[in-house]
Amino acid sequence: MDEPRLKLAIQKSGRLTDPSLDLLARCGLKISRGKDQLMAFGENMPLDVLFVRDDDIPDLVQEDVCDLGLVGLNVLEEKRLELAARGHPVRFQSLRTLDFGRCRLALAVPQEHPYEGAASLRGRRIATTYPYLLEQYLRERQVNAEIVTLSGAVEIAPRLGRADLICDLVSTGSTLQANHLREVETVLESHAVLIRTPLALAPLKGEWVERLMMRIDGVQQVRESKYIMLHAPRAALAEIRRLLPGSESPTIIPLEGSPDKVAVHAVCRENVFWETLERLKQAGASALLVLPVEKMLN
Ligand code: PRT
Ligand code: ZN
Repeated sequence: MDEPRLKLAIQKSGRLTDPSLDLLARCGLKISRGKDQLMAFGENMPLDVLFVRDDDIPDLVQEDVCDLGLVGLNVLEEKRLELAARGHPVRFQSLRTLDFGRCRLALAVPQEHPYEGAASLRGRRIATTYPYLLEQYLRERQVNAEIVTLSGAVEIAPRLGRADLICDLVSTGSTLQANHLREVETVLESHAVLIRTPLALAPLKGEWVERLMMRIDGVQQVRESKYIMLHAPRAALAEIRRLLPGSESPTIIPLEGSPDKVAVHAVCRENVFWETLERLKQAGASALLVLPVEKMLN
């Protein structure tokens, strides 16, 4: 009998495509994908990947064409509000917050334009491709403003005289800068999310969803984690343990020939930044070494 296969929708070509494929590969999935094909076959898991426009992902999961989807929270929340506004039930569930696709939906004004809080938005025209999220933001702050819904190139709307300010996605901010715009408010902090259909899955499919989520957790944990090794004076041990970010009990090893010194090995569940290393050094640590962690299973 054929095993039922999971269908997972991801973005066909865009900012989320590579990180989505990378996550799946790290979860152990091998897929065969021909050029421009809409679907890829999972060779070692009963899971097939569908390549679509990101805006279609919530609908595909909502309508049960796909069991799972990887999509930006910005697209998902806009869809949620749109469905609610049309009186349709919202039928996708968020399973996991993912550590890629980070950006924010933000309000930005022309650089020379004064801005003094939400009151400065009153009566203004705001260009966006996210009218529902913007409408909710304005409503919560009891601001009356005109929403100009565009399908793209939002950042040039003020220069074209189509709007006074914009509400658009920002990551580094260089697009705003290039267009002489200044970020003034955050409407939504966004990142990619894994969503699923709320419909009951066949038992074997359900088991694979659980396994996939466990692997995603493992992958994300490892991505942030570092293995750190250092030498420390025994007297500074308490301070050094306090400085190690997100580590549980480190391994303390005596150093041959140096009775007042020990080696400390620890897994840190957060990234270890230069600032942390500098503080550790100030506290007396030496021979500091930070290594990436490949896999972790607790
Ligand atoms: O064709 P399709 O509809 O699938 O793609 P798309 O053009 O709608 O989406 P795409 O690939 O641009 O983005 C997909 C998702 O990536 C978005 O829905 C967000 O969840 C996420 N994301 C993360 C971003 C950004 N970062 C981002 N910077 N989406 C868009 N941008 C834009 C931003 O608006 C600006 O115009 O990229 C430009 C560069 O940003 P700066 O701030 O780095 O200059
Ligand atoms: Zn899109």
